[in-house]
Amino acid sequence: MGRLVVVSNRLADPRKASAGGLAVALADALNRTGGLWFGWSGNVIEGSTSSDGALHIQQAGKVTLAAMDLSRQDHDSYYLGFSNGVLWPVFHYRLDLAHFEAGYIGGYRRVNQLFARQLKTLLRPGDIIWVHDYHLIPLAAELRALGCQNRIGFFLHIPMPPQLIFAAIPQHAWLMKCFFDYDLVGFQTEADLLHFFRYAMAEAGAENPAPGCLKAYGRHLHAGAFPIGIDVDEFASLTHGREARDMYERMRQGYARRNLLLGVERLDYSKGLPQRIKAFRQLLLRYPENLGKTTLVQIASPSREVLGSYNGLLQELESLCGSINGDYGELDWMPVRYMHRSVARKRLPGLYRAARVALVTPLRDGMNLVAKEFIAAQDPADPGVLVLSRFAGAAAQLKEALLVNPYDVHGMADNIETALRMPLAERQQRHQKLLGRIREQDVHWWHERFLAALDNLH
Ligand code: GDG
Repeated sequence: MGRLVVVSNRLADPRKASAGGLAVALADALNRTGGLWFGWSGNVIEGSTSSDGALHIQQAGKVTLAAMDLSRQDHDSYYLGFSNGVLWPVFHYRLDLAHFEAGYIGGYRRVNQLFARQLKTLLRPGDIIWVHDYHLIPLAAELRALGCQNRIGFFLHIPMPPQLIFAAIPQHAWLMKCFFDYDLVGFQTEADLLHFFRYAMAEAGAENPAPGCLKAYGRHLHAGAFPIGIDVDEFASLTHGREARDMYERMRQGYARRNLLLGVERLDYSKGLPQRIKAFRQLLLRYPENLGKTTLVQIASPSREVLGSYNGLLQELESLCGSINGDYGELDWMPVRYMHRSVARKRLPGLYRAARVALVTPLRDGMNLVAKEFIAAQDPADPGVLVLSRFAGAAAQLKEALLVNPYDVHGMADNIETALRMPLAERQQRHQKLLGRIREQDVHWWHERFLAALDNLH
């Protein structure tokens, strides 16, 4: 296989363990062979209308990082506008939250063209290019327009919506055509893959000459499901590190006589936070033996807050949590501990391990790595229980979790109660199976399988 070139919206230093799930996954692939990681620097240049495309290049061990700044205008239309104001909500089935502003698409195309132009100057003939996520769907088309003949793969981290939802995007036909400039497109689940095939065949007249292969616009495209995993060993070893043990001890002391329910995510409307808080209220109402005994700790780390749809969510959450604490709290017991801050990555495993039950209940999620991290951090002799939304991609693999419908707050409350009362033997059995599943399809399996599939195409 040639040199690996990863392109994603944001980059992270692959030598630092402080990065999040995706950064860790990509760093692992790049660290093995060495290679190039290309993306936006995270810097926004105020006052200039167009991005100058200047590259900041630095070496991080075996990996070369090449990052580009964006002008305010490009950032607002490409990143906030089309990527997170249109594609993110629509791909998570939230047409009601999409802002179909005509001006956004120009910035989205412009930034993809600029990425392509700058990346092209760094490419070598045998390089294998792996592009990530919804910000960069047209990147292969822009690279091809510049004469790039390298093999190019794409992985969609978020869900692929059904045909008619995708078709609500005014530029849906163009987006689909762009997918066909890749050689391989990967999705998280078989359900996402099916949605893609259905759209391509019904709306783009694609043929299906062989399993996993589509033909349209004069090109052959291969597509498959490649569920992303975590580095189970790395996460388990973090669990035994000083910071995680310290966090675990603090939580165990602080909640010695209480059951701890835990939610951890970026503050995002796809994660089902209000429904979860409502389910917790129902738990206290329907199963009053939890009063004074069960506490929900909810971490909602700040994310994309300049977008209006996120501000409403913050206020709703604060009001839901405040009213539970006001209605049920005692001087020595607060039912909900809500933190609008992030927890250091090295401390997270200690928090997971101290929890009796994890609530991972998104309304829609490509995969959800928190569910997998929670499993990896448990003590196999006394594991916590995972309550998981059936609408997270992870539910297709993690069948031994308690699967719930996040729209059904009463059903969720019943399942949380079942989780709290689950006997030790059943918790151990479920955990053992879940751990086996996340080990079998871990992050190494994920990138090896994707890259092997890309490398082996005829
Ligand atoms: C997208 C897709 C897909 C969260 N809070 C804190 C924190 N995190 C870390 C978690 C985990 C990562 O962020 C979140 O990953 P998820 O997979 O749960 O969700 P998204 O960010 O929406 O990611 C998703 C993923 O891409 C990968 O393909 O699974 O479906 O939406 O690693 O631990 N990390 C720290 N503090 C926090 O407070 N340090």
